[in-house]
Amino acid sequence: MPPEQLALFAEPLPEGVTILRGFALSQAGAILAEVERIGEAAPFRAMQVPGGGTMSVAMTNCGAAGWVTDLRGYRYSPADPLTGQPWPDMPALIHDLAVRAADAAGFEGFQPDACLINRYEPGARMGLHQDRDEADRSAPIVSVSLGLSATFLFGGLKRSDPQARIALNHGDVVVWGGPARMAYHGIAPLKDGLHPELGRLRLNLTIRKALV
Ligand code: MD6
Ligand code: FE
Repeated sequence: MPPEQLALFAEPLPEGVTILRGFALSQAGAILAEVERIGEAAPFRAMQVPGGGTMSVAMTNCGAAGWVTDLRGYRYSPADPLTGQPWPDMPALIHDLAVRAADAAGFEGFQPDACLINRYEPGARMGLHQDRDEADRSAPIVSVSLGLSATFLFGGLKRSDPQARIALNHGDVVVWGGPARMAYHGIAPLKDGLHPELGRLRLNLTIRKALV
């Protein structure tokens, strides 16, 4: 069994959410190298939201489909609007890590085809939202956090529901599905700090099944 599957505990959370603390730790360096390579082909960029604002988080994607937003709305696109090229392939390392994490959380047979990569600098935040652009909502989303720690805001099925605050640290993986799949969530403004491997940055990879 690979070492990251020897997690000592899984924290009880709202039904459908599992945090695998440190699950990606042993592969963090390899994931970072892949993200660097992806960023060379499909640069991180601040995307526009339909309301006209610009996101504080810089994004890119890998896989058959990538999540994009512009003045027309949110959607998955097979090509990078910045380059006109297909998104870089999803590295096997990232695909397989996500499948193993989904398995460990009870979602067997996960077939991811999209990976959104978010890059946060201090002060960047992700407003409360639902992930609703995926065609198949029976599939979970696997989220990998690297670099500076963030506070994950985890609400309910209504925007106005109270939010739990959960720390996500370097190497943590969250699997998110079932009854929690449509819950509102976000990331509080990133606190400044200096991570030994990423410096003043947080990266988050969300691996999804976006297409039918
Ligand atoms: C982030 N994550 O951690 C933002 N969405 O930077 C998400 O929005 C998210 O972590 C769906 C499922 C898991 C997530
Ligand atoms: Fe999300």
